[in-house]
Amino acid sequence: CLLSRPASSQEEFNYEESKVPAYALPDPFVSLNGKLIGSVQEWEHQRRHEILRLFEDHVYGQVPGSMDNMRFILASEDGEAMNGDAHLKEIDIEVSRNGQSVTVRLILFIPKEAPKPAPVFLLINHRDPENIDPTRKVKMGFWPAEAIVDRGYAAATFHVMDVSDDNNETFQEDILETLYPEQLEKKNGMRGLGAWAWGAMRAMDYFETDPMIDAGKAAVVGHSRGGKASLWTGAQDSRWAITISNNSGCGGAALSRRRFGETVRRINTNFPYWFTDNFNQYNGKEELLPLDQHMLIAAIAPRAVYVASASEDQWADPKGEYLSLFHGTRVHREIYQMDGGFSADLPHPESPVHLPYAGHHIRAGKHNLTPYDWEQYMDFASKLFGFSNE
Ligand code: GTR
Repeated sequence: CLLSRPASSQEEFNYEESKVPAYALPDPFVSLNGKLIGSVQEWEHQRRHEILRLFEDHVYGQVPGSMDNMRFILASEDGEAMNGDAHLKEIDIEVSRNGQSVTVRLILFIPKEAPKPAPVFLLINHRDPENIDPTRKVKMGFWPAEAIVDRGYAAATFHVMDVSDDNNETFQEDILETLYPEQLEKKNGMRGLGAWAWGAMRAMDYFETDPMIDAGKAAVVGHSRGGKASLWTGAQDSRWAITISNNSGCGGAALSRRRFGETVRRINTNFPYWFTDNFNQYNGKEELLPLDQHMLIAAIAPRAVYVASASEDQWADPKGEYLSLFHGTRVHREIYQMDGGFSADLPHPESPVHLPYAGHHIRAGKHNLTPYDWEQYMDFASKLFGFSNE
């Protein structure tokens, strides 16, 4: 049935296009003081920053970068991983501040045959740690590391629990209480999704130091809640060449104003520790948001962005995700004059569209991240990087 992830609680939810309320999206090209933004200079020096502050204050909270020290410790290494196809490094990223420290374990498989430095895909993993088993005794489609390596990409991942538990009772226990306790007091303080984005940025800090990795050709990938975090990562941190949102839905790629499937009230009720406190003001009042999610996509420009949906994942609103991509990438087209455009109509399932600056596909099936999705991401990256590995 289509109602793939029906709601556990009482609030009504809508899966009918005819019941989507009329809405007007905030204009990415009009600054807070009413000025029309038309140049790269105005975009980069004014509007993009304004947009990031809006998301910080109203949706995700701040992402502090301050620290006293960061160390990369090679915890283990295997030059013959994946039957000799990959070099495995497990790196402990240790970040300290005010005498306290937190360690994030990064798993990294580097293809041995492929030219170096290798481009890299980082997955923000929020699911069962088995998905990212570094021994590869368990191999899951969620992170098909062998297939990634086989195409000449390094496959990297970390688990969100090292940064902030995906749990309302314990999310504060890692970086929030230890490194950034002041964030817990703020109405626009960092919460779970912001902490996961922080984790992805630390992985990038590491990539920049590893001569086997081409940090200039890095993609950040997340599924669902991880996709919300990957968009927030790529919007703020311009070091990522590609930002990929897989089935990210409400609070990710989907337009909040459509109130289709999961709504702002619903997500704030079920997952109160993901977003900053201020986001609660918009429960049932999406039209009052000074932004919508297309502006998060816009903040990624001119770097590439990929939004993927699944046909049966109506809860995540595939159409709302596409519209966000369509409207957000106006910045790529109109400010950066990049070639190619999306059609106004929602593409059919399994008809990927890969433009020079953005990609989209709808996989047939349910809410998930699968080898099919990964193949599309690698096709897109290979085209973007001029990489002949298909
Ligand atoms: C759902 C939630 C979504 C999405 C998803 C997931 O239940 O409503 O916002 O994040 O979980 O992460 O799989």
